[in-house]
Amino acid sequence: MDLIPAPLHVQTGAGAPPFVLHAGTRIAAAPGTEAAARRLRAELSAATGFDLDPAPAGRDGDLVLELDPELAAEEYRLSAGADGVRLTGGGPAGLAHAGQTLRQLLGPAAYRSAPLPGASWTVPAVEVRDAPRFGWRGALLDVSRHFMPKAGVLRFIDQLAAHKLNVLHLHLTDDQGWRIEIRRYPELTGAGAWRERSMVGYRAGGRRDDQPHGGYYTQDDLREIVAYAAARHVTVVPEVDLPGHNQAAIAAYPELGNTDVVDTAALGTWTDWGVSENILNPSEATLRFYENVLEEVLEIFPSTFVHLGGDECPKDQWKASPAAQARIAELGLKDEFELQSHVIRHFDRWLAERGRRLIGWDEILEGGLAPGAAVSSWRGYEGGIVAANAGHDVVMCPEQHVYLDHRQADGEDEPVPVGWVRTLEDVYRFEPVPPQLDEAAAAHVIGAQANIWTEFMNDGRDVDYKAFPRLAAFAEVAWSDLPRDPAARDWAGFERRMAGHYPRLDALGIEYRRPEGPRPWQRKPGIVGRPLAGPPGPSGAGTAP
Ligand code: TNX
Repeated sequence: MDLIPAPLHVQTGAGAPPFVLHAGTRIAAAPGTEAAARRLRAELSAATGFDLDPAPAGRDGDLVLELDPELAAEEYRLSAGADGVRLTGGGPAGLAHAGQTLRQLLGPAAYRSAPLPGASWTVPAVEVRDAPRFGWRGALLDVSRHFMPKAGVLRFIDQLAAHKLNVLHLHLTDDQGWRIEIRRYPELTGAGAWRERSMVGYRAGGRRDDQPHGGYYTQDDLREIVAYAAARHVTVVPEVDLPGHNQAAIAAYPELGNTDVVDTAALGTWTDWGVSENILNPSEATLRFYENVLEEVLEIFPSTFVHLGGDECPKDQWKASPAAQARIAELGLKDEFELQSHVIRHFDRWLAERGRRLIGWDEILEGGLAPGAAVSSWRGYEGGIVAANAGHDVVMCPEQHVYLDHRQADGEDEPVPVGWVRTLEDVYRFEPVPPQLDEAAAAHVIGAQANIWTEFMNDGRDVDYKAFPRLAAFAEVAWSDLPRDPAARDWAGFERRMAGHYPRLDALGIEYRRPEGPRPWQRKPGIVGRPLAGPPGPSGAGTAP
């Protein structure tokens, strides 16, 4: 049946006749399952062309949806036989996962948006019991470096849901572009949502285009994205990065920068890749500005967690700035790292007062971790280990393992060879919980995330290529109960199931990387990357490319 991610438990009904979905099949939705039934009907009606009408009350329908309070919210059971299919969820999310499993059982054509002539639909007799390993099964999409239009984001959410992933970390702001409309500060998108040109490949290649790049989401677009995701049980976690990665905002509002050391009025949205020196000034006025920004962010995004970045914040400007130094003295801080920590702590409190929680990149450990903060551990496992041992929640996303901008094969043909070779098998062998954590600390690893940074992905087609098939392997890592020892994982078995999964990706229209390599049009000849040689080293030992 080639289910991906692999369920906890599958029992096939050896020799028992299958269920056949047909034009007269009806859906019986028990109380509390109406929304799940609507979603399932929408997906299966599109693929099959059948109406899948609601069954009259009390009739034992062919497709039955029900809730079982004994199950955890994301847990589900699926039972299929000649007389029907029963989907039982702990909550609506569990039912949604059951629906995705049913889609896989129906075959690749269940992923199409209209039926092909002569299609038939059978579900083998089977009993599935399933529940996720982690509550946070995420993917980061960087829409700042290259903007992805709304329709592409909705499509990406469908792809996540199809793989039982449940967090979309949307990287909305960075040096190269500000992508979220803020009503109070229209220049953030007026000036900050576009740049004049872009680097093509790494700096060393010396190539630039002369093509203005830009785009942003209106608040209504984002509300639509959030609601679309919620209907598929995907939570959108917004990221507004601070105090570094802010050149686009400073280009829009020069007073946000360190005006005593740089002429911020002369800055534009950054046209380079890398880490800009232009960081926010640490004044009270800047804190107020970002509080106002975040007030609008909170209105749009109901997620408990709000990501405030905190990564890669070069301190040179604060070192040189009399105003920043005066601020350090005034606050009685030791150095620039404590100043950064002061900014993060401020927003940790500010978010907590509003019932939210701050999450940031592992640099927020430097200068002291804010009391309520959770950590995205990206420079290896190390930050996550320190944070989990200190009782903080952690999302493991080490760049050595799950940075999907890194190349997925060695070889000349691989488009924009960046970072380490991270093959499908490498991702399949990624273990989010490092063995050095004891049980209590391990419980603070609330999940894992794969990150798609888009410096070298110009559009959705490029994202498809880098994300898939690796995101399918990642989904299994985050969902399934795999052996904790990466070497003990059944890679051959996964590869066999992938043979059944590629046709699903085809039906979804995903332009993934084929096992034999890029198709001619997926190559990017002549664009210089920055390959890193050799394996990425032991946990936490790698350095950023
Ligand atoms: C590091 S991950 C970054 C990103 C880059 C990425 C490229 C993180 C917190 N910062 O800004 O896009 O590397 O792999």
